[in-house]
Amino acid sequence: MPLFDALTRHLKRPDLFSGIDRLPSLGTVGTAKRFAVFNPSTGEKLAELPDMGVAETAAAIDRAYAAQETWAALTARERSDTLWRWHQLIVTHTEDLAAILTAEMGKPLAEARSEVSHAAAYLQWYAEEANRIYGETISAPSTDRRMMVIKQPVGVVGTITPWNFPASMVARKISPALAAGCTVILKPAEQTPLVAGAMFALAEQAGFPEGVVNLVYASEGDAIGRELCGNLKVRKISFTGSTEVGRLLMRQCADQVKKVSLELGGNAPFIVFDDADVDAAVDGAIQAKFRNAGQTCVSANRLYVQAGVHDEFARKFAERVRGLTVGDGFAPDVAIGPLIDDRALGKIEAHIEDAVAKGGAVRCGGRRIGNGGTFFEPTVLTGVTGGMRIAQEETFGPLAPIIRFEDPEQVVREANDTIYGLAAYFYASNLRRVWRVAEALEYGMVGINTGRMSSEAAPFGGMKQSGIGREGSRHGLEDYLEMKYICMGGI
Ligand code: TXE
Repeated sequence: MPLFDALTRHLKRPDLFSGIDRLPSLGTVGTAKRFAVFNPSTGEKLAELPDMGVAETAAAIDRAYAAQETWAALTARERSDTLWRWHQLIVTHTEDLAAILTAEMGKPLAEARSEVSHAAAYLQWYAEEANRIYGETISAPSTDRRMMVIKQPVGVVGTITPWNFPASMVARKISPALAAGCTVILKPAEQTPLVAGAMFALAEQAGFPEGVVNLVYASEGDAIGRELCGNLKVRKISFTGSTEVGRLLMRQCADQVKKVSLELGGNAPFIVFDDADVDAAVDGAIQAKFRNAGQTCVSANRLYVQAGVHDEFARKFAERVRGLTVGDGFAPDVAIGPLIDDRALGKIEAHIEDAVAKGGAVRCGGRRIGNGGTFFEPTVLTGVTGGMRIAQEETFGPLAPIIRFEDPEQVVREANDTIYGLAAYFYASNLRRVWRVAEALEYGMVGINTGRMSSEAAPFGGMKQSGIGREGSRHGLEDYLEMKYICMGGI
């Protein structure tokens, strides 16, 4: 039994998940080493899992490689039906999956439920999209030839996911890959492997043929990443996580010119122009900044507010932030859970210290909450300027810096002045401005008068150093398909 009481007491069906340390999709585990998973709210040990290594990863790759041809040879409808069954099992067991997620990651239970639904939505979307893989015919420049393009699966895909959305990231990567006819190996983040294991337990029930989905638990990513990138049988790597690790994986894939999809860090601007509806902007900023305790790659990292509405916005926003309840994700009415670990707390403190030393003011929050977990007060800083660390780096926590601006053209230049290009938000009502600013922002995703835009139906991904490729929508499927041009002569 790898699950401890600290976890099982939250589950309706612990029996369904108690075997996640010996799932068929793990293969033969050759190591006796185990690693523990903890609840960041309480520090309690939730589970112990096998700490797998290079040998198990290579074996998982072999299984995926052996299954590839058979999986690709099924009809699109058969692949779609299996994804659909997995989707339904996830929907049925949403409560347990959400509880596992809250226990290992800390986010409030309501957010965890919504994440599991979001994960299920990807499975639904790609179960449907599996049936809509189209090629094309081309008018040939000579009458004796016929020309066409067909789409085929890329092959075996290695996926590595982070801890901040441990359920939806798994679905977002694996479901398009499976729909395209690829087989997969997943290495979930070491902090949050349990919900991935639980989802794989349900995938096995859904009836994926042996070797189609493979799981590697590990207490660190380095060795597993090297094997996935260095093994010729793996044709593509899909990674979500830090820009630093993304760069490393891309270098490791370079020798084999292996395909990569990368979803990396962000430094999202959130701009409130004078012509905005200030109350709506406050709502949007609360969502875009504090969801998941600010630990999202699309989190509003820099709040630019135009002089005419600055004071009103700062006052109303700080008031709302003061009202956000921090605590254990299982407690009712909690809006902000713990941060993932002590390192994350240290980064926020360093950003605040740097900003205050350079003239910034703490409007509310600013301190750790000392009740044992890794909790931090939701914080608002004003008087922030471009030279501060917080304006340049992704904070990944519940810290909202407000930067006052006068010139609406200059603010777009400042918003673009970063190595990142994932998400941007702005609030305005003048139609001309709305179009101009949306077009000028160098970001893969732009939210206008909304603080939330992620959807399985839309392409999620970034420009510049925020990544390569898109997830979600029909574009997310294309990333797992090869394009083959076929020309027939002598007709
Ligand atoms: O990420 P890592 P961390 C950003 C965010 C955060 C920072 C650090 O700013 O504060 O990154 O977070 C695996 N080869 N984001 O340290 O290390 C690791 O095991 C192969 C943004 O948690 O990138 C885990 O599965 N794999 C982000 C995954 O990479 C390696 C989400 C992510 O871990 C590896 C998370 C290696 N050498 C953090 N080293 C987003 N885009 O939302 C680690 N891993």
